[in-house]
Amino acid sequence: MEGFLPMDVCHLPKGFQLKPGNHVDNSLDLWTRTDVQTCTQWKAPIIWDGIFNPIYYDEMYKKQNIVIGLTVFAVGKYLDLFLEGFLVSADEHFMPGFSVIYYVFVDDLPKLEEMKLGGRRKIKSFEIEKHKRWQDISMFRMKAISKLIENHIKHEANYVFCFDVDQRFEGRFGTEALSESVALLHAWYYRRPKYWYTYDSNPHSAAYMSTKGDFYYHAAVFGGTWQSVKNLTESCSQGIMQDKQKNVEAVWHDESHLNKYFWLHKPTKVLSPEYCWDQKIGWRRDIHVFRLLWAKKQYSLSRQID
Ligand code: 5GW
Ligand code: MN
Repeated sequence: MEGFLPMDVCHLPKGFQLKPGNHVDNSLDLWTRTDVQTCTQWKAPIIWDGIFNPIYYDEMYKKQNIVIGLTVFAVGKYLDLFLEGFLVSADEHFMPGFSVIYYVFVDDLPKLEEMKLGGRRKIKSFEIEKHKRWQDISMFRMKAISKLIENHIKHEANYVFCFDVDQRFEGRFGTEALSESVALLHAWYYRRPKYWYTYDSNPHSAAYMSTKGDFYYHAAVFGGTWQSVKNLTESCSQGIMQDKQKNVEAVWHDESHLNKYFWLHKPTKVLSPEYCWDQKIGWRRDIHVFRLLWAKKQYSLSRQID
């Protein structure tokens, strides 16, 4: 990690002027990183370290006085294992300097209260049932988030980001990540050819993709304006319910539905794997900074349902 310019002294790109009508995304320097793809075919930026100036981003969104929601689910063992580390690190690194509301779904509210997560930010907690199958815990989130947006988020936040809990923030995950609809490149697939992508290949599933898509996106992080995340979560949860009625299940559950959705509705911004990196992959020349890291999985512990 040495030898790279730390974020807080990065003043790239130079000469940009923040004026009304000039969106801060116009300040991106897509040509400064020649080692990675910084733009999709449909001209959405792919956010890599060095192409953005965090000062410009914070300045523009400060003027807009935005509120950002964060959703996270911690059920069963995941509540004990991951939630505290996730939220404490989010206090420091997720949208620093901005007004953030955490929407936390747990199956044990008293346990959450015991954790005394009285950090700097507002936490709104919700109790949910613990589904028996882990696939259902994961898929249920789409429906819960769409209801949450309808009942709460749309009245109190502009943007929302949805996260897996088994991770922790390690570096800035800031306003440069904001856009109408935001998808994340899966750390294990971003360098791989398309034939590796594990989209759903069962024509009976709503997540089925007949051709290879653009990228393989990771369901551990997605976001955008509340309107666009509502469309996404509603559409995915309808697909999941339709599959249940037909007694089929997509190969990677909610992630397969998410990939189908982003294939049909292109994201307006894509995040590089800096925004959700797995250290098991090892050192990669193009990863200059860790913003969010996968937590170590203790499958033997956490994959037991009881
Ligand atoms: C997930 C898999 C096996 C057993 C349990 C779970 C599980 C997931 C759980 O017991 N409790 C829980 O809250 N979850 C939620 O679903 C967490 O927010 C978790 O981050 C998310 C997705 O499950 P992951 O993280 O195990 O899935 P992968 O794709 O990261 O392995
Ligand atoms: Mn996960």
